[in-house]
Amino acid sequence: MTNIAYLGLGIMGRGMAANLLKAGHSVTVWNRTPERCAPLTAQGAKQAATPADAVADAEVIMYCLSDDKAVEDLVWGQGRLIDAVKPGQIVLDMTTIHPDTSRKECAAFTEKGAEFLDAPVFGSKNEAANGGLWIVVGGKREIYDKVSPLLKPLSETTHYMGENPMGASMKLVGNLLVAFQLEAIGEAMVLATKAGLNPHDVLGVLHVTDFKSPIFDGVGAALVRRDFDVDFALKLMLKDANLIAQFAQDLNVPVPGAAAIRENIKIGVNRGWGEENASAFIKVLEEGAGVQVKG
Ligand code: NA7
Repeated sequence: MTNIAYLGLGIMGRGMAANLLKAGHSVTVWNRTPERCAPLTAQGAKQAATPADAVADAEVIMYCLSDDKAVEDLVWGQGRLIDAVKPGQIVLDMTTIHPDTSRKECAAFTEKGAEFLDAPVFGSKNEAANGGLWIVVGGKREIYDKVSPLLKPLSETTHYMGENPMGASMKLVGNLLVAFQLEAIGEAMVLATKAGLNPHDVLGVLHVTDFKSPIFDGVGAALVRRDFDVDFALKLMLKDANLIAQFAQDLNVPVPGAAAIRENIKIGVNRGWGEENASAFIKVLEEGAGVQVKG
């Protein structure tokens, strides 16, 4: 059993914290909006009033917040985590952020004598709840080996990608492909619908061919049901599209396809769909074509 502090109980954090509890660890939780701790305390977690209280007795500190700004607020804002962290503690940031933010965290925690891993996750609500995430990790190999058993109940697989911030970098590379797959299934289903194809029949073909994808299956079926309930919010997808653009810019890498997709995501957020699922930006493509994909 390990003493773990879990900070940030959004869609992803609450699933991970619950799975750490189920695995028998002692988990102390903190969330900016404290009411969101209730489902976790009902499962046996201790609730802390501040991040500093949460990490006081922790061997391992994990957090999964919305974005770079949230991480900066937690680490360097009021009640600074950086002042509370102690030598020997291991800190894992599971948020999807820019690799430069991750570098800054790593330097700051290392300076305090703590260990730091960037450990963002692939998967969304269901994978977080079911312990089926795919976790990509950057940092010292021996620290990765040390915390790997803790990540087991959260994940289907974990991947050591190299020194900090290779986890954060891998996460943006993967999310570029997620964005393309959402755009691809959206464009394909809209075109198919306008051509008069039955969307169910189209999905049947996509399910078996050599260009199949779990995203095509899941998002395609939800699109046909007109189900845009949030697993991963469109506003966070825009955050990631902006991070990918910045990351590619930093490295002078052309990403023309990702740039075009970012514009569609932006329009979707401006249309008021930011709190819906990331797939909601497909409605931008539907509006452009004057059709709606339906079963
Ligand atoms: P959610 O469900 O939007 O949760 C975001 C969490 O981040 C939630 O606990 C928020 O607290 C917390 N948050 C947001 N801003 C702050 C600040 N400024 N300070 C402290 N805490 C903050 O996101 P997901 O769980 O879906 O996603 C998390 C990450 O995984 C994200 O990077 C995705 O891209 C992938 P609140 O409850 O609002 O008070």
